[in-house]
Amino acid sequence: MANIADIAILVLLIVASTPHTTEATKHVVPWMIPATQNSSFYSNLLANTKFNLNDILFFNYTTGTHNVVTLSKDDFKACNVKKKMETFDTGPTMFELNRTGEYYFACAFPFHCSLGQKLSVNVMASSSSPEAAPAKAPSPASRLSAAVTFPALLMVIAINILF
Ligand SMILES: *[C@@H]1O[C@H](CO)[C@@H](O)[C@H](O)[C@H]1NC(C)=O
Ligand SMILES: *[C@@H]1O[C@H](CO)[C@@H](O)[C@H](O)[C@H]1NC(C)=O
Ligand SMILES: *[C@@H]1O[C@H](CO)[C@@H](O)[C@H](O)[C@H]1NC(C)=O
Ligand SMILES: [Cu+2]
Repeated sequence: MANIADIAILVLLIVASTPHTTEATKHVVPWMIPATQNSSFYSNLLANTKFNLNDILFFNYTTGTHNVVTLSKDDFKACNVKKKMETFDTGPTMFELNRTGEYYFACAFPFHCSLGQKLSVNVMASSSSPEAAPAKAPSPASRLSAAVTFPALLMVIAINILF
């Protein structure tokens, strides 16, 4: 029968194998006009997604049906797509998030942005360099506590099984 020491080792192994947030993640974004006019469609869709430095945004669309442009915050709010900074016309578009902070994307096809095809993301530094995180981002401590809570829960379950 398993003893406390075995359980403790098991828990340690689980902690050690928990994936680190430093790996780049590819985020697939279905790039389209929301079914109903909805400026918060993409922010809702990605509300629980954490964007880390060097992650990839994969804007999934067919060339000629949409495009991807980057905008300033004000032009994003106003859907002023003519003030675009960069344009990507070939779908799908892979965009590397190679700096921290806010990014503002939209589709520059007529009316698509005002119908809700716009996306902003806030890129946080990965856990290896928390000092580079912008002030608005959730603190590394909150991510750390999530990582610690899970094994602690397992420990409680293991102890409950034993006694
Ligand atoms: C906007 O899109 C989000 C995400 O799909 C959805 O939860 C919300 O109900 C939509 N709002 C409207 C007004 O359609
Ligand atoms: C991109 O969209 C197409 C059409 O909806 C879909 O078949 C394909 O699986 C999507 N690609 C990814 C990587 O999700
Ligand atoms: C990020 O990539 C863009 C375009 O690929 C490039 O212009 C920019 O210099 C890069 N920024 C950093 C911080 O590497
Ligand atoms: Cu579009």
